[in-house]
Amino acid sequence: MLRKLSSIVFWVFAILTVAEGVDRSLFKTCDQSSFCRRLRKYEQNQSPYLLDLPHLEVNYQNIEVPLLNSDFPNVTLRLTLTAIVGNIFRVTINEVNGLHPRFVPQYALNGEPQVAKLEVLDKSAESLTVKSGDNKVILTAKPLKLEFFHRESLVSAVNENGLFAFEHYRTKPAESETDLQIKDDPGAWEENFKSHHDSKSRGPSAISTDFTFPGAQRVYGLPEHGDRLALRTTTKGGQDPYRLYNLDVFEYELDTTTALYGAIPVIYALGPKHTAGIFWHNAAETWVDITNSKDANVVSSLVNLVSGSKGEPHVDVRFMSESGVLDFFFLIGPTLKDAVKQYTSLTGVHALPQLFTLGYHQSRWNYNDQEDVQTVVARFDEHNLPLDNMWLDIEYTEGKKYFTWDQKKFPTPENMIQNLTSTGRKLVVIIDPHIKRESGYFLHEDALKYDLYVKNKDGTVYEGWCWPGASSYLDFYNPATRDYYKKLYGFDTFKGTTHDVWIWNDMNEPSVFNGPEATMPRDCLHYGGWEHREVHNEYALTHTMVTHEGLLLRSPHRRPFILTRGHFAGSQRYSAVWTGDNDAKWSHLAASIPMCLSEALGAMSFCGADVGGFFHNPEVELLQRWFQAAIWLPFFRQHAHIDTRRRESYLYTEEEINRIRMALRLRYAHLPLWYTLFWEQETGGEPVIRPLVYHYPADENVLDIDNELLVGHSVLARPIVEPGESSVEIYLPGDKKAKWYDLEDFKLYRAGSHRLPVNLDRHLVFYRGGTIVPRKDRPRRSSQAMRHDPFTLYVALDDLNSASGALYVDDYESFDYKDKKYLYLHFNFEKNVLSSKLIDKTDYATQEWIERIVILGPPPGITGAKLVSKSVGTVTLETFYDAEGWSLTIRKPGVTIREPFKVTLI
Ligand code: MIG
Repeated sequence: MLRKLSSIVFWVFAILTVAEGVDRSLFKTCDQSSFCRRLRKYEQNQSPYLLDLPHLEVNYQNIEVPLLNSDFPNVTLRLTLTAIVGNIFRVTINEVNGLHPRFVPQYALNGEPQVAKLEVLDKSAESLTVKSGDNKVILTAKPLKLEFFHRESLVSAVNENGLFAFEHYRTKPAESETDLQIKDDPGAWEENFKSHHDSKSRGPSAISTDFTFPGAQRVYGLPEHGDRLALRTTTKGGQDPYRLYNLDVFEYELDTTTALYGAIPVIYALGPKHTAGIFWHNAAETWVDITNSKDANVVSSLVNLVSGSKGEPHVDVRFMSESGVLDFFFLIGPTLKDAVKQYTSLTGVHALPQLFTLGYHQSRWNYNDQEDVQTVVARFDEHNLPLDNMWLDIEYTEGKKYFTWDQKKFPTPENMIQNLTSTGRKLVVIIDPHIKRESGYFLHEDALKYDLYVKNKDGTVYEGWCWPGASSYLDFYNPATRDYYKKLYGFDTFKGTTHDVWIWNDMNEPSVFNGPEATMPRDCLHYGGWEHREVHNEYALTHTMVTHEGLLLRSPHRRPFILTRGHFAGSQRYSAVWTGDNDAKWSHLAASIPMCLSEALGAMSFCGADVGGFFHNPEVELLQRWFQAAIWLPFFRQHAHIDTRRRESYLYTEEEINRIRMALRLRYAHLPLWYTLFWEQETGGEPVIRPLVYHYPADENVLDIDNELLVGHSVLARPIVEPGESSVEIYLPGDKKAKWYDLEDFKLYRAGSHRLPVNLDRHLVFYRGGTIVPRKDRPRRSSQAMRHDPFTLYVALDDLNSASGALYVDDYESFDYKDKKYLYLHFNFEKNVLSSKLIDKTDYATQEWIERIVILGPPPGITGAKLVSKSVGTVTLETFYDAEGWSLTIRKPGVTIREPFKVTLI
């Protein structure tokens, strides 16, 4: 008891006194993580592992081979190789008759992957060659090695450096290993967390292997880190590997490989000839070392590199996990786009969100009471600032008891919500996974009665410290918990809420103020007997998964919206994500772009960062620039810490408000594009936002560009993330013929670097020549108010004077689109004719129509246009050029989008 009390005092003290910056001593380095330190000391090229190929089993769906360790002759592992549809291989290595079962993530995959045909081409005692489609794997027996080929060229080699490791439960570790584990380094971290140190109860069970990618120039992925998009070499200069361990890091730092709230263990190795990826299917704490041959002073780990590629660029990637089955999916590529789609085919997509979720979200910790919420909305309206969503943070609850309302501040939530929705707005409220331990609180009492909490290792209910004080944590691995929790979102249990109230799941790493590294002890137990260490990175996913079920149960005809902080592979199926507690600093504004781009490569496109920065007060210039940048990220929300000054956009001078208003309007004008991209993401698996390298992998200039982003393949934004700039450098990708149009005046730019003058009003945004961008340009108060508004089509011509694009439309909220109630239009401009046709055989009875067509880079000498459609017949339209002749506007086509049409320039 005394110890518990003192640790609480310690934490309260720590939280209150750490005024600036993360307290690094709270979080482990690789050296302080016993398994990471242990594995990193392995010597290369001494692999004791070998395949027992004479005992190979060729099954209908896979092949299985015993894997032996020459240092431990009585231990057998089994390697299973499966081919998955779509150029993917799966490799699983597990113990045969281990003392304890090993965990495989339960919810990351979007169902069982579909198996493809695997053929044995050649086998001997030394090696085995199997083939699936255009791909081949050669397994070498001694030492263990796997080589993946695509069309006869080597893409990657596994255990090339001999760092494969599988600490098995059956046998005691070698003397020296035991020593290493027990004799942890004394240090600040140890001092604080002695009592919570890794449980030794089951012995070491780490797994690891290395992958070599010949020809690779860069690696990307592994969100979430406060780091650049292109991943760095971690094996030099005393750096730590990238750490994947969901943690609530107070005032996180940038330019570091340390862990953050989310962990998506997918990585892509990109080269000029080939790009491939690895999805490391493991939920335990994971560290990833990267060695890129371009970092010259790296002592190359590739001593006896794959023949022929020595001296060529290459990257080594090494995964190390604390426990679990060694299970990975090899994404063959051959392009980055292919590899991302392969990853997405395994873990799923964001289902199309409701349109309002792509509008602007206004949040702070906290809006004080009902009246406050209404006043904020009214003032947004007074100032013509578009707004779709108001948010309530933890203070709306009674004493941080979720699913309750503070009776004094929010006595009649139904009235407040009614007022909100009558102006076309929605509400999002927070629900955290920790439960206040208070007798009389129905949720806590039920959780005890039905046994729904996570346990200590002795089987008693685990108790930690969080916002409500003493708290316990729901165990979503327990089917009874899931069944109970999902029903809590119902209107009879979450009183006052309606179909227009959506959910924010925070603190689900889980965050435990007095736990080791501010999370749950690793030896806590989950349903099924799993130690917390095994499931840790998946916990947040289970939380959002059940919330998602609950919202579907509550509102079966609306697409759920959930924002989550903790996340894992597969979280995209249930939620959007934000980058957590960032800071009101220029560096954090800049970081929001690579952080979300990284998430997007991990299939988590629906990403954003707190506008203005969570901690501290942004200067006005920073705030304005933040709006101008954030409109190009999918999730767009202002949020701030309870101790910050109010920063709602109407609180500034007319000039400043105007600047923010212009940014908001630009966002709302592009809602049809965002919505179309989300639909294409659901159906085709492509990210909504993309780094330049996604579309221009052969251009070496873009390998490290992460201050620019592509929205789909038509818009390039280069947000200004530096203070006091009067000019800014921008790189426009593509070949010599590529054309880009400046959104401000439609001036044409060619591919290459440009230095452009900027002022505070300036947005650096370009449309790519060859694309057609659908917009709604009438300024409104919310997306709801824009529903029936007409479209303007921006037709940006390429060097052949042609362009194409798409538009997706439905009822913007229900699941009717799954029953073909939608329109998916394809626009094409060629030889001076713009045509529109429906791609799928579907219909949706919309009133939306086309009010204007703007052609960028138009042909000269056009005097008018002729429109032909079934309902309008043939009509002549007026056209006019702007003063410079950079654009041509076609006035009032007035045609519905439900039927095909043609507009011919004359
Ligand atoms: O420990 O609910 O990241 O957005 O305002 C802080 C209060 C808990 C962390 C979230 C932040 C939110 C805050 N929460």
